[in-house]
Amino acid sequence: MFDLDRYLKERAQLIDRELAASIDEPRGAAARLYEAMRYSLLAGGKRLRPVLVLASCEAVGGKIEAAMGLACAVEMIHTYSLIHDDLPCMDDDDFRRGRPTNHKVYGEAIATLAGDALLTDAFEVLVRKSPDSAEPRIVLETIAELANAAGSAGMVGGQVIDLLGEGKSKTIDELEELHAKKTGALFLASVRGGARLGGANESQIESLDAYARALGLAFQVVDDLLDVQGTPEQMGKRTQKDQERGKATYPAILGIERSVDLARELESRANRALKGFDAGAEPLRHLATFVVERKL
Ligand code: GRG
Repeated sequence: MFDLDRYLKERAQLIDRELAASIDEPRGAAARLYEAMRYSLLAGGKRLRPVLVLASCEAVGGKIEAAMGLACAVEMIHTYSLIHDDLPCMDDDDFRRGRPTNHKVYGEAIATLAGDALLTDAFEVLVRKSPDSAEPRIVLETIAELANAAGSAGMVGGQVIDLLGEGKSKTIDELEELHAKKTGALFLASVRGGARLGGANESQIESLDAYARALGLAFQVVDDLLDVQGTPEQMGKRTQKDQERGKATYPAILGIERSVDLARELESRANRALKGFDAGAEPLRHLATFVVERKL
């Protein structure tokens, strides 16, 4: 019987070790920058995106070492997005991952630069951690997809749509487009990239693409539900924010019950996309359930 708790714990420990070794220890004239980068990067977090990278690599029979660079890179990019999102010019939050936000500790200038450095260094880490045997064409395609997911066509574009849309109503389709960019794109790049680095063929990537799109959306529906139903103690960050900022959310448009049903339907959709895969995809199947049932 697959033990997801144990799997997540072991994978998170492994990823934490790799991340800690990827960012310089604070020293020299820019010591404060490294301190700020490590403060947010090594503050815990579920490590869901890097876990998905490694699980997708394994689902197609790859060895996780092949995808470790991408695993670290996606978590560095995710952490940068959290640091910047918490800044006073964006969501203006004081707590994240159960501790004061980066700018509360290091000030806005260093927090902004720590995010910039995490984003930029992520691409170096991806390349440097790639095994010598990795095919350059595969690594280049992975870099291009990751940059696309993080940039104007993905996460940053989604953040802009989100900021400009505050206080305005949205249709379900508009909400889906926003989230596909803001959070979904990084999930998609994690799954597709992990699989590609693990040696996936095009048909496997296509199936995993469908898995990741459903999973990314399920993650966001649950994120909206947790903002309404979770407590700050449980979440390690402020809750009830969406309504306060006039953001369109799944519970606001569909109500709680239909949002819960939608999350379950997306979990089934994600798992249906894996039907051609063998036992190597078992972690991915359990991760779809985890995303829907999580309380954090
Ligand atoms: C480019 C500034 C900038 C932002 C991009 C992703 C994003 C937009 C902002 C992050 C803020 C946010 C709360 C988004 C909603 C979904 C989300 C990414 C939640 C946090 O991710 P988890 O739950 O966090 O995976 P942990 O701490 O477990 O890694």
